[in-house]
Amino acid sequence: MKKLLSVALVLAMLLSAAAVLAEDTEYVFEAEYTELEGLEGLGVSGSPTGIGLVTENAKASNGYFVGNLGTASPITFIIKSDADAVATMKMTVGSNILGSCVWNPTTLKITVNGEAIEYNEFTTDNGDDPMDQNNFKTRKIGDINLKAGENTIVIVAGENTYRSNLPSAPSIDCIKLTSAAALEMVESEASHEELD
Ligand SMILES: [Ca+2]
Repeated sequence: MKKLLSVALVLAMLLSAAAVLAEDTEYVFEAEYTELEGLEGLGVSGSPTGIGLVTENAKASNGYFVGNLGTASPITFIIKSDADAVATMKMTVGSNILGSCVWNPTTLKITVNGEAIEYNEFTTDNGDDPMDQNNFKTRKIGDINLKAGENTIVIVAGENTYRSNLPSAPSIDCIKLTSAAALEMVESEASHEELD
């Protein structure tokens, strides 16, 4: 009996050590550091392009977000993973002053390594603060599969008529990936040069 107990104790210690090793880390990847060159946005007046899609905002993570997005301005995160792994994806988004909008796999497409993912519908709205009409909120998208090496996550306007009858997207501040794998984003040097 005593032997059995000590075996159980050793097993329990091994299991807790494994749990510590597998502890997940939350990584924050900024939309303003994705490659923006060549992207064409959708503004109220005129169409911002490239780094012009970035706006400063004190409430945004890292002080910036990308907005005025349309179908010609997909935001592409390139994420390196050290292993095949599952990551829980969240996304911090603002209203882009589009009013109340519903986002789902039809109105806002998210692809991981080329495959469209399903996620629970969420909404954005301008909020009550006249000084902060982006009203950033973090929304849970769900679990995604990453492979060892480079992964591509693309967020792009889907089928909607939210900006003067044209398809638009929410403002994107950052994505948050929680995983047991070690993750790193391949960031745009051009964005760093403009913003840092
Ligand atoms: Ca940001």
